[in-house]
Amino acid sequence: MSTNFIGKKSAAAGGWGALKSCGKRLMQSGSPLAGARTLLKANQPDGFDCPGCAWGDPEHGSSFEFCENGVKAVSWEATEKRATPAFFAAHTVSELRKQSDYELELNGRLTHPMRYDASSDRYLPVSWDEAFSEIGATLQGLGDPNRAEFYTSGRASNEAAYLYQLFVRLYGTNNFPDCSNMCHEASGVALRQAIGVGKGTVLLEDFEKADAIFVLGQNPGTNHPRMLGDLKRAAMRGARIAVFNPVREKGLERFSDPQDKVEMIRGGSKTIASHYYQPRLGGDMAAVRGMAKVVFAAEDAAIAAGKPSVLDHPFIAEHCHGFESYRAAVEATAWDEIEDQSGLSRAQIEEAAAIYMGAESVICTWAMGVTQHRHSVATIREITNFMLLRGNIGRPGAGLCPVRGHSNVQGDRTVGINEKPAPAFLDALEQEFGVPMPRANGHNVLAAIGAMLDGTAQAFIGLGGNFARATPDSALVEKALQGLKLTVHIATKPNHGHLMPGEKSFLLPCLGRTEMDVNASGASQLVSVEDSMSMVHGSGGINRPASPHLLSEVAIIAGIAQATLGSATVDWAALGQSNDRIRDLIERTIPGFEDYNKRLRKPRGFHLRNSAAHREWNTPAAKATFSSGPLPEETVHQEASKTGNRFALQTFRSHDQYNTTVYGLDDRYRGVYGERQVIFIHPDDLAALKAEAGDRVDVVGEHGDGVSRIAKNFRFVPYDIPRGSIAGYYPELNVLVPLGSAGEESDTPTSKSVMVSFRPRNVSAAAA
Ligand SMILES: Nc1nc2c(c(=O)[nH]1)N[C@H]1C(S)=C(S)[C@@H](COP(=O)(O)OP(=O)(O)OC[C@H]3O[C@@H](n4cnc5c(=O)[nH]c(N)nc54)[C@H](O)[C@@H]3O)O[C@H]1N2
Ligand SMILES: Nc1nc2c(c(=O)[nH]1)N[C@H]1C(S)=C(S)[C@@H](COP(=O)(O)OP(=O)(O)OC[C@H]3O[C@@H](n4cnc5c(=O)[nH]c(N)nc54)[C@H](O)[C@@H]3O)O[C@H]1N2
Ligand SMILES: [Mo]
Repeated sequence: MSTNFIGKKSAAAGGWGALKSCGKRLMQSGSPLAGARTLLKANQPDGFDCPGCAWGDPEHGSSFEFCENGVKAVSWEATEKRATPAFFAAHTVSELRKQSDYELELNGRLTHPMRYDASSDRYLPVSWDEAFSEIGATLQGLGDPNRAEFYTSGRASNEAAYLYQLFVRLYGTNNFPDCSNMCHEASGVALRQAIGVGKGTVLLEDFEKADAIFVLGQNPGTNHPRMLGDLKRAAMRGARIAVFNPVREKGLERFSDPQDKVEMIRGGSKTIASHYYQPRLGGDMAAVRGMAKVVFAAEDAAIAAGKPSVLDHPFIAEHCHGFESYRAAVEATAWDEIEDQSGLSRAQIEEAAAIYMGAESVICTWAMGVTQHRHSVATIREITNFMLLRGNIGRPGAGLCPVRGHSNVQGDRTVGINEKPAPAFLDALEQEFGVPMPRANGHNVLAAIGAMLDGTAQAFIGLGGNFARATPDSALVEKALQGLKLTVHIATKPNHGHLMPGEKSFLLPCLGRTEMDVNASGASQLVSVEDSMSMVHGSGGINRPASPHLLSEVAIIAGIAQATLGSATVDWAALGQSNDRIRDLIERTIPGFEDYNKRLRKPRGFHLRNSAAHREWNTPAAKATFSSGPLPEETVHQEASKTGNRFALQTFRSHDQYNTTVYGLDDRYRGVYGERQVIFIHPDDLAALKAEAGDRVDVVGEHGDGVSRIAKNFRFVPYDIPRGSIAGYYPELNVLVPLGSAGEESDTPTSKSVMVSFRPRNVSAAAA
């Protein structure tokens, strides 16, 4: 079998490889100088917020924070290519559907509002007014507002998201399926239960003070490259960095910092992880419980020897609830169960626990490797339990840090994108606008898909994102979209979701984050966003808009709202022209935004107060609350190990993509080139399958619900990954993620543990 797609892995993350890749991106964007100028304004006080990720920005924003994947995100938007009406005239929608995700977005920025014409199977230009009035009339004609689904992707600004939720609630529903339902939902749910606020408790400055940092289920080298700089500085001052990840990820091993001139010239790099543990998929709860077991044993030994306590008893007594039953639960969990589920040995877990106990202040960060399992909420509760034991919440250098994905996914929630809104927020909206708000909970992503499949939902509006490809059982979702009366996509570039038109379908092109937003009277508009550390700051684009026909997201939402609801309650036209006025409304209806318009214009913006960081606990017990549930009875990994040819599959990101946006076909850090249909697998598993590197297989879903799910024509890459745990790329593998498998209490698709088997492809099938 040919293995020419498998090549050398980068020696370290970052470094010249990253700089080279940036140069290439800038050349491809068509205007390298403009591109470079644009980049100098990313994450700067007077520039725009990088649309790449939600990692925080440094205190002193004067030096440019270099980030390879930030460059890709920015130049992706700043491309010179255009998907114009002529482009859509030249291709039917059925033809475009044959393009890959990668090819589709290469067609460039959308330039005109377009309407689907079924008779020619093409998108044709339409005026903004006509689009708005047809959308408004269709929404009005649905009879029941709960028949419409209003999706948000986490790039929407606070202003766009607030206006959107206001429109949708005045229309009459809380149907807000949101990308965060597929992302950090479990973090929000678990942290609200445990510490009374669904957000992280640390600031960027805490990374300068932590003695140990635990990084679980996260690949920052690719997905949060600026975080590597903070981890490197921590490592250099001697902080221990313990990584839990089944896959050995380059960025967590070695990092060559592009900001460090000496390092770049000498070709040096720094070690990031001092300790690297490779649990099995879904094994983190067991690993953390194992560490807690070690901590309790050490506490007993310390007491017996008359030594100082290992636990922070004063903190537990004053601030915590449920400690004794947690201790009992930990003691009731047997080591063999912990070792089997985590895939780590007791000795490894003891070593990791020693790092925890040896550190005065500990930060724990996590992302999708923790949140996209069935027992994610329980796992994050367990992480919190573990941190509470030594009072590692609410003091400098310590705390919980769920690292968010989309650049404003956290802000969107703060300003009201929530299918289960808090009553206090609805009360505030009622008081401000003098009309009743819908009180019943609405649909999240899975409920919205369910409603589309059973025919209850008849309209879909997407504020950004790629609903059809980001969701589980993506083939089913594509069909469901095509059965609707109305589909509307507010977007910057064409993607697969746009090619699943309902009876009426509109593509509405909007300004991107990097572009100047000037309103009808010539005033330029700022938006604002919130990062993973709850810092809210302004963002103003500097590039010329990709087309004179683009509108801001805010103006588009205002146009749809005006056409649907008229202006009796809200002056949509005025709000659509002034983000300051939207911010005044946010200030009046959401706590924490006092003096919003002023504070947002300060260099680093302002911090939204986090109660738990001040050791105020908004939980039912008014204390930080331990949970004491058992470990999951069986993880997908454990179940798979009982049968031959069964594996637990995780779907993750390559170094060359942004979610469903594929920038390129290489994954340099993992040594894969020109190919995305790959499966990373342990060499012994390959041998047991009597297969070799490069062999082609079909991957078959084994969820056991009678639905046939097949991802065809994937190739094996032998990799340093535990036996029985395999990995491949999202979104190509989303056809295998079952709609029926969701996180307990989070309802998040279980994209990091999918039961699969392999079916060999014979030569003729491979050619097909
Ligand atoms: N360049 C770039 N940046 C991005 C994105 C992008 O696609 N491209 N996406 C953005 C978004 S929306 C998000 S949510 C974040 C995503 O950021 P990440 O969470 O880093 O994204 P994934 O690629 O899904 O990586 C998951 C990591 O968890 C590991 N993992 C998987 N299962 C387990 C497990 O059971 N236990 C443990 N301990 N580890 C596990 C995987 O091996 C992998 O290293 O990044 C954001 N930033
Ligand atoms: N199997 C599997 N599935 C997953 C995941 C996984 O790890 N595995 N991860 C999940 C996660 S964490 C997330 S967050 C979701 C992501 O789901 P989404 O947020 O829905 O998907 P994206 O790929 O980020 O959306 C890309 C599209 O957004 C549009 N866009 C880009 N910039 C802008 C803008 O400024 N404005 C507007 N209006 N549109 C814009 C472009 O048209 C682009 O095609 O996917 C989830 N799905
Ligand atoms: Mo995400």
